[in-house]
Amino acid sequence: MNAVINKDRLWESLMQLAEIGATPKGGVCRISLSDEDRRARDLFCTWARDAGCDIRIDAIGNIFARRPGNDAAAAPVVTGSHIDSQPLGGKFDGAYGVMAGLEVVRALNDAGIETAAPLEIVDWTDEEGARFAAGCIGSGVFSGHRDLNDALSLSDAEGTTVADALREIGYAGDIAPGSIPFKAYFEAHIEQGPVLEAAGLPIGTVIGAQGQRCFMVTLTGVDGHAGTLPMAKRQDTFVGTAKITVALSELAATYDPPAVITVGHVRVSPNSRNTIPGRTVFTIDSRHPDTDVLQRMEADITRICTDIAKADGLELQMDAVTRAEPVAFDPGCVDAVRTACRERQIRFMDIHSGAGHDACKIAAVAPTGMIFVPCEDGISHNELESARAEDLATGAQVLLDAMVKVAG
Ligand code: HGY
Ligand code: MN
Ligand code: MN
Repeated sequence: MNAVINKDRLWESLMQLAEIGATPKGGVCRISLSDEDRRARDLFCTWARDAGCDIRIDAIGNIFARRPGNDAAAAPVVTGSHIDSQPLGGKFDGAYGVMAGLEVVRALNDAGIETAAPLEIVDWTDEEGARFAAGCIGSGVFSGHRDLNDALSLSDAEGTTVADALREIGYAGDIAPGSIPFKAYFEAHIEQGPVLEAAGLPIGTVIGAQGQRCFMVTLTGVDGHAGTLPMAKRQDTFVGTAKITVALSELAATYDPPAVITVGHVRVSPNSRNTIPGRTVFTIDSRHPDTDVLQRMEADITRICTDIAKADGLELQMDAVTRAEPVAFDPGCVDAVRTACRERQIRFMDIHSGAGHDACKIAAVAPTGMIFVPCEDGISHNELESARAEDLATGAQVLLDAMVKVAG
């Protein structure tokens, strides 16, 4: 007998989780290590324990819910994602992967199926980077991309460090990150793009993800009176930021295939109508599937920032917060996902991820694969993000079959 995903139970869990940090237009705001994140983590731990899992927390706050296998010494087959969100995010980005993992365990329990290797569901700390800028902090430390102490000392705009915030919400664990070897890792996620929906296909077998170069930039000029200082005498950092932003959006189109470059976070100081902003801090998020182009792009971005800052008499400080290389997922895991689809006559297509995921970090330390399901109009990082219960259940079924096959 095989285990069948319960579509309604999966949908119900997603809707209940989405009540934590619910926003007016139907999205969620569950900023990492906030009180909303704590409540969501607590709910996940309760549900996982109710499903017979043991819970462990590591030193960067990653949660590991283990379903025992009959070979306790075997390395686990793992799935997971993140339950932190963008400030105005959707109900499914990240949450789907954690709830799909929980549904896999629940469905196996219903069917009375025990695997040889243990199974684990992970909630990775701060995938989105909306509060501590870096992104993928939990999976990055676990996989050795980021030093634990560096990550713990990252601070938000108010000066609260990751270490403080973890202690405040009670998720400063005691396990050394990365000390649990994975037999394989699979992550289910909404595509966050339009490809699957346009192709009319329920599953994307993800073969890889593009790379990223992200920067935190500070322009320093001089505060001044908006009424009295002639334009030619100004050292206006927001004008400098605007010129850089337009130049970068034009730069993106000059690569083949085109890159994507976003200035998404801007903090103007003193942020007053009638004071010329003497300081502006902003982020640059640039992405491309080719490593050589990423290198060239970093040089071009640096040149543009340097030239404009100089021309406008502004001091430039530019720090790289993320350099993530393009990722190719494990062919064995990609095949396990394709086989799971074929065995259930589920149509699929190979797809490349434009978004970054925890799986992109875990791929460095364990055989890793991803399963995409469509989302409406490809909308994500938006309160209107939406997905069909049917597709979410299909993705969870493919996840279950792939995990059970690898776990034995
Ligand atoms: O930025 C990303 O690609 C991910 O959705 N956090
Ligand atoms: Mn995500
Ligand atoms: Mn996201």
